[in-house]
Amino acid sequence: MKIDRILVIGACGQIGTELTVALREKYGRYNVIAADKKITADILLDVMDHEELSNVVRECSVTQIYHLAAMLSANGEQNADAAWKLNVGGLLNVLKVAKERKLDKVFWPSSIAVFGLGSPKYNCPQNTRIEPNTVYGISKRAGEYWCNYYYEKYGVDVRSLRFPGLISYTALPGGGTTDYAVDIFHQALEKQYYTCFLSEDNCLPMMYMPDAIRATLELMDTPKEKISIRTSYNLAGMSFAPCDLAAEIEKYIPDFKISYEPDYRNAIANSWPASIKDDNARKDWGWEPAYNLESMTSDMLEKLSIMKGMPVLLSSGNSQEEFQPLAHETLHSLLGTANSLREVTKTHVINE
Ligand code: AKB
Repeated sequence: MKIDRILVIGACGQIGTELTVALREKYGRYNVIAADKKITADILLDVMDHEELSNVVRECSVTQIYHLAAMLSANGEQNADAAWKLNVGGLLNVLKVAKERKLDKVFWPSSIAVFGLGSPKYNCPQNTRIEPNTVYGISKRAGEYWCNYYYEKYGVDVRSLRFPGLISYTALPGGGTTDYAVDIFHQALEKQYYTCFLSEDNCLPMMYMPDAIRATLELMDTPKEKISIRTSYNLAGMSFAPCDLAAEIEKYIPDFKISYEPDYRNAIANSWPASIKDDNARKDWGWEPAYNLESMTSDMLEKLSIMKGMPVLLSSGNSQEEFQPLAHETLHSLLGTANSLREVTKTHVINE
């Protein structure tokens, strides 16, 4: 029987940290190789080096690649050349190697950043005017076309999702426009105060990381013939503005205060849709998000407060007696996650 051997590129990033753990649970720890430019990965890998990538795929008998290394929207505006090179050049190397080595499947994340001011603001559909106005957005749109090209021309089974802003408690995002929605939780717990770089009413599509990980695994498990979109699927979780998130956090931390100092990232956010229509993902592979603003906020505060070793918070509407057992349960699952993460950093590649 053929063994699935997975290479995760960008394994130490925001998505990679959690996706590597989930893939290890599914495929076994030695069958998932965590690659990154950081020394905490299993192997050091520069995705820009085609030969190095090709050698790793051959030596480790890789059958699938999850390619997550990218420069996000805000950083991309400050480093246009580097963002273009990494985001498009890195993907092209992965697609070339997938073709040359006849890999089974490739996953690559696109983003809501492909949409621009000409796209519908609300319930933005899959196919519409798509005119990105950031380097990151342009690179993602080009990447979508490259994925489609490699599928059509060479039969590379590459699959992709247009992720909204992602919110997680394990790894921090870096250099994105939606990063505020993670920073705010850390600052709310540590200082009960947050200065937001978006305006209070700048509504964006967002998703809690457990939904994003599940969506990725579900998409990759879907039979090939059901995948009707080979550029990238629209994917929706929830939509909220900074003031909505602040109001939700305040239910748990009544002293929490927020102020607004919009900077260049506000214009980027303004150019993106406020909400996304994801009916193709629902129809083709049964996508349905599990978290909304309320359940995501409660889970984030609960898990982060435990991780930070802070006094147990009173859950909104819950009594202290109700919350304590919940916290113990969570602590248990967090210890599990922490152990798996330790595995990610400790494990070395073993060729069987
Ligand atoms: C960013 O803010 O750049 C990313 C994204 C929406 O893709 N989180």
